[in-house]
Amino acid sequence: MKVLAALAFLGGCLAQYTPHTLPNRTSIVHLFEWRWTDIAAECERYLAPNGYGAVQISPPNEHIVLQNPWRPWWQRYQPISYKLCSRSGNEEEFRDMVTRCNNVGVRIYADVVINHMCGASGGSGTHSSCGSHFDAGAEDFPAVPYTSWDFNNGKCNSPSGNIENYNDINQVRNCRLVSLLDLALGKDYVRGKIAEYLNHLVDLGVAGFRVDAAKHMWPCDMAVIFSQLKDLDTRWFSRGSRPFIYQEVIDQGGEPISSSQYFGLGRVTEFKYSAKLGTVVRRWNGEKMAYLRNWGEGWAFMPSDLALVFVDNHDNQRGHGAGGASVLTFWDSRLYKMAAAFMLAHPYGLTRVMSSFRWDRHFVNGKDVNDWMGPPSNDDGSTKKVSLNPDTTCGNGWVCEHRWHQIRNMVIFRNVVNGEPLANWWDNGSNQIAFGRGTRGFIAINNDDWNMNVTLQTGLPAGMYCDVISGQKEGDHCTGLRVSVTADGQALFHINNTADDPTLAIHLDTKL
Ligand code: AAO
Repeated sequence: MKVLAALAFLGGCLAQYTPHTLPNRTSIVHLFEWRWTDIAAECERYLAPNGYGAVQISPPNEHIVLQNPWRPWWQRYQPISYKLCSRSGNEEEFRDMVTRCNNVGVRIYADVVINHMCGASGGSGTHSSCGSHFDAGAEDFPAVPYTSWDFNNGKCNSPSGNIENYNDINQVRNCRLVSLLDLALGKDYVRGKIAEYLNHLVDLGVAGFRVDAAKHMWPCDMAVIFSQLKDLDTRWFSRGSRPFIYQEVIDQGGEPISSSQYFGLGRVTEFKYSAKLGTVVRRWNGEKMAYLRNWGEGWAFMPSDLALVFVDNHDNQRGHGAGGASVLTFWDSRLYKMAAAFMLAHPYGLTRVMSSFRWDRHFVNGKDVNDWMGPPSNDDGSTKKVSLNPDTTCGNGWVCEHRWHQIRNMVIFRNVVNGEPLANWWDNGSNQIAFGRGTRGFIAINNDDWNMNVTLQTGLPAGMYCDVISGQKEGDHCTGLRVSVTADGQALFHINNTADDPTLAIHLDTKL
């Protein structure tokens, strides 16, 4: 009891829920596997001008380099040291990226892998992204340095040393996650090394951390590490700002470890959101869009101000982690854009937009056997540059969902309606829904198999508005559909069920 009270107190003092984005910049984009030089350019040429708040980057530290399979994306979740050279670039490029992004008001959150080092069968040698020597079998990582004393060897109670049973809290936190060598976060020395790594990133100007595999670490150990973090760099952040923290905890119910055990330390990923939204938009299991009326806490999600939400993430878009087949991805682009528009219009949670690369999906018995494939790369294994097409989409195998105009414009919608409550909900009892955000924005979605034709109260001031899904406002004219709002706030919404994107969205900044 005393321990819990002390923890709650400690957590309360250190808790970091503020994303440190500029005012009315509401969304994060995960530029999965992007190179630092591409991210720096993207902050300047695209993210800042289009109102993105922050970027989640891939793990910046030294990682194993694998041959079999060949350079999988997941090698970056197998640390070798905390040196900043990775498949995305070196420390100089990292520093340049953080500086340039901060200078245009876009924050960088680093994905930090602190629960473990590489897999037990990682071998020994210098097959690592900075060339540091290591010996996985001997648990020796001289570039940190860690030795076998720094791993949870005596504490794991499973026969294999791996996590075998998610109903056993001790296994989940003291044994190896898919054979990854489990660091002893109970040791001051290990905590100190991790804090040193995170503080190095703070010194370079990052605004926060996505904490990988938080479920597999004891919250009390994490609390001690976070208590050792420096305040953010005053070149860009106000004095006393604490690093923003969001923790990857997969809690879909049914396990003894719950998201709420981590609320004291920062925000937490809400995985129910991704799985459920996919189920509803796909209309599986008898779900209907109309049921989204009480979306959020009403669906037993965590409190909104603690939640980090997403349609898909880098794991569940390829069958890793949790979420299952319902999860929507860029491969189902029409439904994906609908789900993203709903997420970005709805007030629940802090939103993260996924930005992916394409890979050769190949299903055998329902499983994608190419789920390991890494980012677009050259023959020497280096990651390909994100090239740009004349129409502003990306080339070289990069999907760039965050540049799809329907998604980008909804990120702007969310910025315009920021802080406004959900208002004027309407549904047809089936799959046609509409709602507003205060008196600043309104969205209507038709996911039924018949047309939608209905006059609705939008809450918006009278005028002609430009739909940001079929087009957008450019200067004084509209490249898409127009919606006319009458003096009493009503407007006719006609949405063909066969439209490319059966969604209409308008907000104050699209008034013509
Ligand atoms: C690779 C190889 C392994 C090899 C290992 C070491 O694939 O075969 O043993 O190297 O050599 C990523 C990849 C892994 C990869 C790893 C290291 O996804 O395939 O392993 O890099 O290179 C759990 C964790 C969660 C984790 C997720 C993938 O709790 O933290 O697995 N995500 C993060 C990262 C991820 C990364 C790591 C962690 C490791 O985002 O990219 O792995 O740094 C249940 C549990 C979940 C558990 C899942 C998956 O989920 O609740 O906690 O996630 O199982 O095992 C329903 C339930 C849901 C359940 C789900 C699946 O949906 O509601 O709770 O079913 O059973």
